[in-house]
Amino acid sequence: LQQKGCVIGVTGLSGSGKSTLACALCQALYSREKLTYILDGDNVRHGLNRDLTFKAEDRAENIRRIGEVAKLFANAGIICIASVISPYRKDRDACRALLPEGDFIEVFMDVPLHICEARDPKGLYKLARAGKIKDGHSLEFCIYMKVGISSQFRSSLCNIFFVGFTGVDDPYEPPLNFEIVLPEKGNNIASPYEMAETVISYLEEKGYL
Ligand code: GGZ
Repeated sequence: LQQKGCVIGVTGLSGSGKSTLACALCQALYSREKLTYILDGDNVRHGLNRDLTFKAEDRAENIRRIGEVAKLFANAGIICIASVISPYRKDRDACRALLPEGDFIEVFMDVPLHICEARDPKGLYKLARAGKIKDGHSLEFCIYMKVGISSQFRSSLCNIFFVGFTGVDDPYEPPLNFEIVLPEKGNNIASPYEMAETVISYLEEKGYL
């Protein structure tokens, strides 16, 4: 195998185009006969990370596991694309620290919240605005809500178990030390394939292709 592996960490809000870029990039690499694997947050949460919620420490654990798996792929000489919101800078930086210098390539999908929210491909922003995203609460909490509890007790439970939706009522910390930002400045209408080509050019320049 002549290929040098790396991890392409694609970060951004829900609806910013992370998964779309990952697919376009995977196709572009496939046509160059390069071994590639996509670890997509939404998919990994159905299997390996199905025990995790969206509270901060679970998001951190989600990123940590994905980072460790991505490292295994990179060690095997595969280009691993990790498309995950990864909202906290320290979690992304911890993934970077797992890999040799240069092998973690952070791609920032710099799409403002109002655009992601207007796209709302799965209707999740609408649900979040309506206060209907309540992942992270416990079974006991559901039972308490059903049987009725004092409002004071209920609000203290809410603080423990309710989690926010990234960008709406949970933070997103934009990267400061990314390698690539998409869409490029002044290029708001770039297609996923054009954006993938930007990443391909970077990989060529750095000797990964
Ligand atoms: C953010 C959420 C939430 C909350 C469900 N906050 O755009 P999607 O729908 O298809 O992908 C998102 C996915 C986020 O999973 P990640 O593993 O990438 O997130 S993180 O890095 O923060 O751990 C979104 C959906 O799950 N989703 N609830 N509360 N996104």
